[in-house]
Amino acid sequence: MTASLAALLFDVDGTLAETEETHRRAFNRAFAEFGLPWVWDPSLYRRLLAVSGGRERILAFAAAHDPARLATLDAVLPSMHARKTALYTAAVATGAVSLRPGVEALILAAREAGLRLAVTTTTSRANVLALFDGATAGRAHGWFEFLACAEDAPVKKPDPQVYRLALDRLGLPGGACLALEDTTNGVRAAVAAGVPVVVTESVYSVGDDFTGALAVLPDLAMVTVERLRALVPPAG
Ligand code: XBP
Repeated sequence: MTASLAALLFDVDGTLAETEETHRRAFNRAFAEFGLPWVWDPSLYRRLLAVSGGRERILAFAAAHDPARLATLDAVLPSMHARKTALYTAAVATGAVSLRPGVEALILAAREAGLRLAVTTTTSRANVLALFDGATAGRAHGWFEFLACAEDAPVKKPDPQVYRLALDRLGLPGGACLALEDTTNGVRAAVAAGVPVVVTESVYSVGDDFTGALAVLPDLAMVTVERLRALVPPAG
């Protein structure tokens, strides 16, 4: 008996598209505009990605590397992160980032097979919508039943909040769903919510600890709905 897979839950950054390099550049431009001497290079950013959520990441960086600024950071953080989001959305809306291999084909096949689709991300809603515009010319706006974003689930991965919210909105048990993720935090969040999870390694997560994932794939190219169904343990 094939598993009763009923829904796919997609992470965004690193899973739908390789967006973190564009996030990194947006963070650095926002820091410069706000007069901060901070520059996150790729190797540092890879370490900082252990913290999900842009605001949380900035605070964690300041606490570790520039604690003297923590006292004044709270006052400027909301506007600085909003500026970072504006810089990021402007970049992806112009098509700077494409969907990863196999993503659109799998989504269309899953819709054709009657699977329900949702987004479960810790990034800001504006970032997801801009990616849909820039990477799919708006086609993606019709793909998902809903988008569960940072505004909906403020406690970030590895906390399972965003996945529990998605299960509530779907009215499905975790075992009827499959999460697509690219990071350790994403795997831990899905597993904690009882959602089986498959990883596609991303530029910033290759080689990380994916304990708990059903499979670790290089990407979704040639990955079929049937292959995903076969990975999900039978219900019950
Ligand atoms: C990735 C994140 C986000 C982005 C930055 O989210 O952790 O914080 O790195 O976006 P996910 P924000 O992998 O769950 O898609 O600055 O909007 O947080």
